[in-house]
Amino acid sequence: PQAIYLKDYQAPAFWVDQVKLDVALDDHQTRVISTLSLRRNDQREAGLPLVLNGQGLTLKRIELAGQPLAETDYQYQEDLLTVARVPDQFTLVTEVEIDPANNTALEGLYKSNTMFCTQCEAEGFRRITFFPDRPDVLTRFTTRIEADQQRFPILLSNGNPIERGELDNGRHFVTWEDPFPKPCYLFALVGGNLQAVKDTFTTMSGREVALEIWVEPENLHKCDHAMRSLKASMRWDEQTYGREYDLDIFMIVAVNDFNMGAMENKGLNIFNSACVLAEPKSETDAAFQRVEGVVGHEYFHNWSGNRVTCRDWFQLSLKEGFTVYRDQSFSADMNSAPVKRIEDVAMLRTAQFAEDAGPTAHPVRPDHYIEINNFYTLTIYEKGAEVVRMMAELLGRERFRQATDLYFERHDGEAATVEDFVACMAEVSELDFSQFMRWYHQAGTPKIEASGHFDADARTYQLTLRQHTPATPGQADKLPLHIPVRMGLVGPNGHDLPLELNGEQLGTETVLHLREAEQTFTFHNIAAEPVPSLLRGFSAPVKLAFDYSREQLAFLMAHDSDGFNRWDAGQRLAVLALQHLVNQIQANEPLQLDPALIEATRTLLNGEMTDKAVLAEMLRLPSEAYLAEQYEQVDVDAIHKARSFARKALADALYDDFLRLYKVNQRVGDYAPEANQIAERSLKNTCLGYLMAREDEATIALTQEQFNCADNMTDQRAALTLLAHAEDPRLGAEPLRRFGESWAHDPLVMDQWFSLQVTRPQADALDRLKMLMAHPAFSLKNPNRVRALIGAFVGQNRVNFHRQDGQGYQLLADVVIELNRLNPQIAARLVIPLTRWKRMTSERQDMMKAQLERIRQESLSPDLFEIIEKALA
Ligand code: B3K
Ligand code: ZN
Repeated sequence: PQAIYLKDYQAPAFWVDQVKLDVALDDHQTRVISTLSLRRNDQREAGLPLVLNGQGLTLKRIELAGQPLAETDYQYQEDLLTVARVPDQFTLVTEVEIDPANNTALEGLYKSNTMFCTQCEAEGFRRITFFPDRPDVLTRFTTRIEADQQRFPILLSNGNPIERGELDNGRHFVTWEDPFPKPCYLFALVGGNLQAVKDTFTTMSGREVALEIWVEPENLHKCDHAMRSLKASMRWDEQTYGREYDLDIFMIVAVNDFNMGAMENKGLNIFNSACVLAEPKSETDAAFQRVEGVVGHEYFHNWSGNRVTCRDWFQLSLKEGFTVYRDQSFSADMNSAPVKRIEDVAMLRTAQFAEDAGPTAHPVRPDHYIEINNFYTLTIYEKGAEVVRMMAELLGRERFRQATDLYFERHDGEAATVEDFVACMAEVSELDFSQFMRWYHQAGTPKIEASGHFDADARTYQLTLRQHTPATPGQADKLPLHIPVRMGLVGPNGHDLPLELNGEQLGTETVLHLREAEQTFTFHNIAAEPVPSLLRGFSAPVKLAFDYSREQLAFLMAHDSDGFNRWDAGQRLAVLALQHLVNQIQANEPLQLDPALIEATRTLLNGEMTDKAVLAEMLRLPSEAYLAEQYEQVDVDAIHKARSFARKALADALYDDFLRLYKVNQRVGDYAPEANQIAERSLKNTCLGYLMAREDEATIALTQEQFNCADNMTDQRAALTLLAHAEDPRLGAEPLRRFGESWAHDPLVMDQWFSLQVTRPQADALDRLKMLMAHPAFSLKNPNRVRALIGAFVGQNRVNFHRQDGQGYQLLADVVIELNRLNPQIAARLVIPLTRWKRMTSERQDMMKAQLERIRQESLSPDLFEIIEKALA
């Protein structure tokens, strides 16, 4: 496979003004007739051939301007159809046959259970018909679908239905027309025996839009939350960005077999059922929030992605980073804003930072790729969102809104670049973004080393910030970034001090602009030594080191005016305590948990903190993955042991407090997935988690009771997980059996059932995994199931994936080798933890590399090839 480079970008040779598709659905012989109205882009290239993408298509017929082409007039090889002599403007008709029922890659047209559906982003449309499959070719689509009427009564595509009718042999057809020109990656088609929940939305300009959520009949009762979320998203985008929906109908379809979360096809979003279905008895609060976030995300793409799309796939973060930023703000407005920020940052700092530090590190705007599907990453999405967030910070709310207005107006109906977006920011703000652009070009997580010096005589506080971005593959040397550091100085009484910098009064909080490798900021009129509160709200995606004492951290936890930094101070304190335990474990010393952490936790449990959602977050210890991020060389076992020990020690020391808080937060009344209740359940179950670390009889009884009596999945699953993860394997056995039996009919709940068994930290987890892989309900062809079982084991059960005998690695390699044939996208994603061998201890490194080498022996898809080569480079 060959790499593709950003610098080689060329405008398309032909535009497609219109495409008419005629799709006759059939399991193994779907027939697609496409009629393209083509027009040469640059007259000076007259005479150059037409080249279209096409993958795995059986070509049945090809006609140019109404005339069948002779076999010598065209060539179809290596996924390209080349027609040698073409005029500057003409119609091309192709008829192809495809086999959706055998399409296990889940790209292009495929079958999921009994329904037909499509996934075209990034390059799936070429698996349906011949086309210039690139996002900068925008075309008007008309799509006629025909199928068996009994089996596929519902036939959907983008835009509006304009015609329907019955045909011979029990078949029927529907024709859809999308008035908006779009890139082919936004094309979608669905055929199935589906039912809909319907509603309407009146836009701010007074137009009525029909809303439809199409699902298999057994899921009709699980659509209300998605519908609520959709309407909330539509309203929010009007209020926040002044953008309203443009078509007369907006549809969502739920599909069981889907490679990712959802897809923003114009007017016809296709969703992984896990991101759209939610009902209290079967889904958790987390699932409800995920649905809301993903529904919002895909809806927001209608402007950021669809109306303004990407010139090429290197610009992917233009739509994804911006849209993630938009969905994060939406979720923050709908729920607890501080908790949303904490969750997003925790994820970024563990998973994205790990990506940035590993062999697949890449900039927010990559400059080359082999397989674009490998670049739907946390860097493109989450770091990309942080980059947009920084710009929003730099501009302020009002000017950021003006800049996005300018961007949408200027580029509506166009395929844009990151430069276009940033140019709007620069124009509106009159700020210089040239240095800032490095955020798009440089991979790796910048590190800021901060140090402070208080001079009592001069009454000054000097803050020195040094930035450095480590080398990443292919980028040895990095330049200093423009980093906005929001900060304050907390005085001894716990209040923010007024900030005087360079003779200017800045209030009690400011944003420092770090642009040099090293900069010192001197604050004047500081009477007593302050504690700096840096990077408030996580104002930039960096690692910030400051040598805080434990007392200072406890002080910030209690007094920082910034909620995010109060949480972060707690995390820092816990990291120190846990690292101390890791040292004790490695030195074979007796373990003792830092009393400062116990006291800080006691204060939390007994304090006045009224925001229960944040309190629950503050009580949570940093994850093993986040702890691992703190080390160059990771001792998986010691980290696990340290964290388990700390949980138990906290539970022992604060048993009564946890129990009291658990009891206080027992809700009476009906379940609702709303912020206050979610916060209470989160707090309650966090407390129960600590109590269960002791596995004492009273807590076991409490957990069993919660499992048996819960009226909602959040509480029930929390209890089940604790029982299933208990040291004593008997505790989980019976509840797991009952749970599995009663939910056997519901694949989404069964995914949870699979996951929570293989995330069990005890040494029998691998055997359980193997047993569950033989379960009749397990299939490598269903990505949700693969993620629930293999993904959960590999990603969330670190001690067992990294077993000392290497069996975890071997199992993953076995699965990846099989998936390489079935579903390359999923294979390439699943293998990632194996590529991060450099930070493991040397015996593990060898075993991990050996498995990567074994995979390399296979005939690899471009997806896996690219990842494996990077991992072994
Ligand atoms: N744009 C899609 C992702 C497509 C992934 C293709 N491998 C979903 C989203 O980000 O909204
Ligand atoms: Zn997206």
